[in-house]
Amino acid sequence: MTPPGLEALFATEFGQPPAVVVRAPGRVNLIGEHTDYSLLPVLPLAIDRSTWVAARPTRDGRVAAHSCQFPGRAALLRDAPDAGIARPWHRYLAGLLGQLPEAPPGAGAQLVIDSDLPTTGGLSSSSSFTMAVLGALSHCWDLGLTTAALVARAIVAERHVGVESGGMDQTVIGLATAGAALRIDFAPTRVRAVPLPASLRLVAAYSGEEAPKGGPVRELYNARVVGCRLAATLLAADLGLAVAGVPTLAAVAGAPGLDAAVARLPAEASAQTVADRLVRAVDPLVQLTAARFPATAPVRIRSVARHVLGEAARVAQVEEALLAADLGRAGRLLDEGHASLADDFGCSTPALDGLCRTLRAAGACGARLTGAGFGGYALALATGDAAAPVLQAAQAASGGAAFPVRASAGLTLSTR
Ligand code: NG1
Repeated sequence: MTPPGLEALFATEFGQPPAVVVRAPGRVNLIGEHTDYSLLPVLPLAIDRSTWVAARPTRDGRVAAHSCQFPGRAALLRDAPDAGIARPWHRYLAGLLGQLPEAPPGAGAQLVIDSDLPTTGGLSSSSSFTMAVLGALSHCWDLGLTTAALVARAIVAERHVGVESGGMDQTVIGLATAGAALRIDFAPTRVRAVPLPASLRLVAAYSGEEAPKGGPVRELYNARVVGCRLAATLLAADLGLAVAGVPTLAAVAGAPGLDAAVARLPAEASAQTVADRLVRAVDPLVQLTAARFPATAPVRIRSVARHVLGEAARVAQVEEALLAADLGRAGRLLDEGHASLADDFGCSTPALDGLCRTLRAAGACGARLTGAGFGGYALALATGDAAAPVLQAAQAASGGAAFPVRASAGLTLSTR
């Protein structure tokens, strides 16, 4: 439901009612963590918390935006959106304008943005902001972009911010169905709704540690992306498979002899060492959208590949368990996923591990970190009977920052 007061606030800010209100949900990921940028499948769902953008077109070539969460009204020139921007959220907005180059000359817009998504990490507040703003601007400027086109542009916009992320968040935010998780395969993108059993309940709980995508989390995330590229390159060479362009683990997944080849991978190496050893260019291994990863920095390889390949197999298994309404099995697979993220991928924290143990002890079928990790949120899967004690335990453990989540529909747009 649109937050009460959003349209009245728009009228106060801009003197007229909005022409459109766009809602973009956040998401939790059931399983398939850190698999999307290897072009391997994921199984997230859109949740009943969202970002809303109320908007109206103007003809002054400016984008004026008020956010209920962040201070300082943005006033960006469409032609030179980067000029003199100080606040991070204004820079983010400017990045989005760069993704709509076909907007007609003079097109401008007024926006009011509100959200009930926590911005502390893991529930996709940034992608929901991105999708809601792109959806609103596309409507205001009559660009006729399909949801799939908005998703593609939102993915690129997000990478320009510095995290070389995959396409899970934007795709589920765009294309989710209420009451279902969304199985997403990549390259090419294919989606199918996986209806959730009626007895399934989900609880999101905050670990108390922020995981903002500026600074250290960005570096840790990008180091995993490069680790996956190095693993894919070495595995392909070992197994005699061809890889072209940017190497991905999807190119080797399912190959005969893969497990033994994974065991032969080095624990760590730098991109330069791998490129030298295989007599290849280092660029496709380290070039990211917004930066170049340091070629001589050692990154984890073997355990990262083990996690990603095992996690991709769990996506199919959790989908099967949900379709069979076997929540016990689904929960065990979520627990396995968490252990793999903690032990092999190295993106959990003691606080997330402790929170997941608490949720399981309170009766959850399974619990795991959700999203990129390094802090942020955990997700518990429970049956109807156990939902209340699990929520209580989650609220006690997180100081109140825990809530039930329901599978909601993706991007919605209502004209006024
Ligand atoms: P978060 O940080 O939870 O929104 C990130 C990436 C996803 C995916 C997950 C890990 C962004 C926008 N999204 O999600 O593409 O790689 O981590 O599975 O960075």
